[in-house]
Amino acid sequence: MSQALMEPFSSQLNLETGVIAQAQIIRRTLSDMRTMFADRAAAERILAEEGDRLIYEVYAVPLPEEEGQILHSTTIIYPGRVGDEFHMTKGHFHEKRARAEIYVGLAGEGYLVLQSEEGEVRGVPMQRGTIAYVPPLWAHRTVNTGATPFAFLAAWPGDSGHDYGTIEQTGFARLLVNRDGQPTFVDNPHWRR
Ligand code: M6P
Ligand code: ZN
Repeated sequence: MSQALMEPFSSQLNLETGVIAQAQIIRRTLSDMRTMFADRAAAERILAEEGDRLIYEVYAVPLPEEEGQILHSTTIIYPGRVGDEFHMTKGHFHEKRARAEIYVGLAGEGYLVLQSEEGEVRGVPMQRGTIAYVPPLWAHRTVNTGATPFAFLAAWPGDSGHDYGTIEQTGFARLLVNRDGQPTFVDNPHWRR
């Protein structure tokens, strides 16, 4: 079988900020995620009083989403909280559950939070230089628990697909909140399987 040759290329990553030049930029604001933070009243209060707020940005290197490719992007999560809960990404399963992912910490500090289909939750602390592994079958979300932007590089198989619906419906069973200045996992009161 013959496949059309793709031209090799490179991208320029700013290792301090996580910005990739000439990437596709996706911006997620609080209004995109208003039902994902556990304290929905706090989310509505922020939207009414401060207006919308940038939670995170994704800088994606444009590539075809197909088997054989290695998709890669950076994510920059801005510091802050909604109620007690730290700023975070939406989180997703891969549509193909058997696809893994690698994260490399670049700046700031946070957690990779993973959840199995059965609702088991794990937290992996991340900082600059951390290589965090998302094994097959785990939903994954990242959380900024620090006071500065948390940035990391991600790479995953091109045919993984993003399943957001499952997490949108169920949420994560545990949340990362600020308790006396410490990031702490607590049960999600809205959690249902
Ligand atoms: C990482 C990767 C991307 C993902 C992004 C933001 O860069 O896992 O695939 O899109 O984080 O996370 P989410 O899509 O859950 O909002
Ligand atoms: Zn993923």
